Amino acid sequence: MARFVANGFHRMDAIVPADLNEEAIGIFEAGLPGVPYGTPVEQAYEPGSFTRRLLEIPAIAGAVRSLVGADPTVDHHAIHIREPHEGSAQPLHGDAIIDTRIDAFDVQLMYYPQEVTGTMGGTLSVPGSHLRRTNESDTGRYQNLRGQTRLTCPPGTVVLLHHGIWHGGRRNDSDIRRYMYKIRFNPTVPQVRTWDVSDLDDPQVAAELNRYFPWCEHATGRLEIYNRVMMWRALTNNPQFDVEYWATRVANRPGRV
Ligand SMILES: O=C(O)CCC(=O)C(=O)O
Repeated sequence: MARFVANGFHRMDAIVPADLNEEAIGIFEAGLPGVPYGTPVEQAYEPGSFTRRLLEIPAIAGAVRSLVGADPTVDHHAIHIREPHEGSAQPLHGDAIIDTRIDAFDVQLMYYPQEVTGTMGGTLSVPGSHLRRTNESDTGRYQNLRGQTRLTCPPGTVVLLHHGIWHGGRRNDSDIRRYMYKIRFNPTVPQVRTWDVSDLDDPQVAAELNRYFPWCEHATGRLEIYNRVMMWRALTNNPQFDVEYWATRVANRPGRV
């Protein structure tokens, strides 16, 4: 969880079995009906339906539950297709609008049923960018950032993302249609200790939260560490938690109640 708070994503390679990946292509070609905003997952996807079976894969179910808590609702879902030789890439963006919540976050699931090669573009994302809050494609002028990653992956890969991460579909220069299925989940319970917290005191937690990413100059990356501390305090219900005194220093207001 601390690594998710630092990176803004959790990647699971080849987690979906081959038969489901093969079925996915036909389903995505045919299209999936829309889901009204805020529909509980169980209502949105009938037992036995493709999406329900996808979400019931234990590693996916466990990771979604750990991140968003029990009984999330579906914000929306969409099949993203990048056409062969489409000629352009998507601008770098964060989904929806600027979202400054500290103590709640949405999780976006991205599922890739096919192998994604470099020529197929892949989804660009910028690890650690999710807490540098921006409005939609205000970042669109950035063509390349240090440390960015382009998702090339084996079939059946799923990535779970914090809603704020900067990302964009890269240009598909291959002969193959590239499919990605995205589902955005909204929490309905406080996202507090929703995962296995037996190792909260492990020094590795602070080490993960103290990471610096190459897309910003070293000292300015302190802001990310501060924001991660604030998120970690909310997630663990521990208002004293800090890394290197960053949050304690700026909260010090002697004599005020
Ligand atoms: O197609 C992709 O790789 C990413 C698309 C996406 O995430 C979006 O449109 O917001």
